[in-house]
Amino acid sequence: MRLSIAVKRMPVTLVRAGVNGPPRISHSFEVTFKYRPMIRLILGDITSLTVDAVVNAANTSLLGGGGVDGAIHRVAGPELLEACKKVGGCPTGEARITPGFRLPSKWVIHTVGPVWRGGEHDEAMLLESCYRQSFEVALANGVRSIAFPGISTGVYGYPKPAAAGIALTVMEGYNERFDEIVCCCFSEQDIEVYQAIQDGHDDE
Ligand code: AR6
Repeated sequence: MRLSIAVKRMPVTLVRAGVNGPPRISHSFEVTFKYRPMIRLILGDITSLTVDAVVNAANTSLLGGGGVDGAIHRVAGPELLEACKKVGGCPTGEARITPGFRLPSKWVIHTVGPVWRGGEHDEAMLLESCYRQSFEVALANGVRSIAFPGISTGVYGYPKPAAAGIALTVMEGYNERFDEIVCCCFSEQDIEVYQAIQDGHDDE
């Protein structure tokens, strides 16, 4: 399946978490676009963000792991693992919700991205489904602000530009139903990947 990136002139705000005081979205500064709807790029650790829900790039067991999954479990505390055990796993491309426990966010939405196997194994469809299912679970639970890491772009090996294109495309479809949608980037290079997509559309 091929996905086109229909993100024409999408407003993206660049925010650097933690530079102007605590890394709260409401206290961060805007570098680029100021108009709504708000899809923001934040450079920082997703576990520090004060949003209604953070999305976890989990595995099908939901029993924790490395990367952002490990960070979320460390900060949320052992209650998160207990809650995940009760959920009982999650298939690739789907999403499940638990409380955020000791995280600043009320909820954690756990989604399982595809492992990149060259691009011919439904990876794009499954990654798109992760974002879509996460939004649907969020809406069903009254979430108004949500932050995503780059699902599948770490140990699962999904190429970052293609993954960012899918993320932004799905986000654009949901942005009017949320107050804030955050792409939480863990490096300046990841910010640049998202910005390159945005800049490409600004040039059109
Ligand atoms: N905040 C924001 N982003 C982060 C953080 C953080 N604290 N830590 C890492 N990232 P990955 P995957 C970024 O590997 O590829 C786990 O073991 C990271 O730079 O966490 O979906 C699970 O249990 C990358 O861009 O997730 C699964 O087994 C992105 O988050 C497997 O890894 C995702 O990297 C899932 O692999």
